[in-house]
Amino acid sequence: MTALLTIIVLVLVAIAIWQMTKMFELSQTSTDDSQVANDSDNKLNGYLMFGFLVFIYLLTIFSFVQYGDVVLGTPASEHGSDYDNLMFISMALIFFVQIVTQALLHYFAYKYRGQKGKRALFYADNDRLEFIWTIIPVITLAGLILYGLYTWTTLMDVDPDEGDPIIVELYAQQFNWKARYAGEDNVLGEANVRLIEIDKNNVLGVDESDPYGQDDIVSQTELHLPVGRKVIFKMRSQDVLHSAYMPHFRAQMNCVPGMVTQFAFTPVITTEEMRADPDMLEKVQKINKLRAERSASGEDADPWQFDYVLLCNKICGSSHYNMQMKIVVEEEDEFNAWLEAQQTFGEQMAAAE
Ligand SMILES: [Cu+2]
Repeated sequence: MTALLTIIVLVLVAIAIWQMTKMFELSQTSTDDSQVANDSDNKLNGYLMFGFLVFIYLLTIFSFVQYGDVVLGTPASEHGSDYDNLMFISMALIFFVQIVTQALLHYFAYKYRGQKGKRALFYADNDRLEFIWTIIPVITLAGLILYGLYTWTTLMDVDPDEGDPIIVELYAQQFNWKARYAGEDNVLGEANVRLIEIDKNNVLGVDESDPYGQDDIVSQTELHLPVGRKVIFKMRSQDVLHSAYMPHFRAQMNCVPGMVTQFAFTPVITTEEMRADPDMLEKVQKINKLRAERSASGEDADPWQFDYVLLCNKICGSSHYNMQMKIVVEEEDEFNAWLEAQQTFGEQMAAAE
């Protein structure tokens, strides 16, 4: 309702301004009512071009100052800094080129504005100039693409024979995540959506006849990961396209119905350590200040504590925004103790019989 009223008010204000300009035009006695732009019109537009340039630069500086601290901060996975470097170099390059080209674009729009008696120079072509403006972007883009491919192949390290990884399945469905650990044998049992039995709590459709599945461990609430150990994620989706997004670990992979996708990373910072990270402390403080203000005005806003999260990064339906799972990164012995305390799939099925 408020939005509708705001729109109506804005439309009325726009109409009022338009009417006032018309009145202003009519009240001018000695106006040039020609529809063709004259020198002073062109000059005005030339200056407006400059004004716009200043506006976008100021907006950029403002955004950096105001929102520079809401970026992700310290990466919590081994490959995270490679990923951040790629991102930083690409952005710095784009930023530099855009600053130069925007300045030139707006400057030339001003310099070559329409002026009486000024004629455009007829200039057919210049091979050297065309060569230069083709070859520079070609080399730059090729370099960026090669660098990107190199980074991708180094961080896409899903070989199970390398680095003693643990295998974890991430199962996406509207609108939650479930995790399945491969257990003692480190092999996930076969699973299929047709084998899902809600009354037996076989929510992932693990095949009961597959011996590999017996020691699998399903977690429906939290994803625990051991620090310093490579984890290979096997992603499945029950219904639509989802995307497993773990921003603090710089990891994302689509979950596609009917196939298994994979991604791997090694967490290097435990949840406890990340909570003590100076950038994170500052961020949490800022959020809790806002929350305190809200709860002072009667809203429900408890103080917040940092936790890693697994989010869905594909708009997959009405509750997509809330499709998340808490991730706990801990020392290996704590992780093993947690895993030990969970029921295996075999025990779970035996209990359901
Ligand atoms: Cu989703």
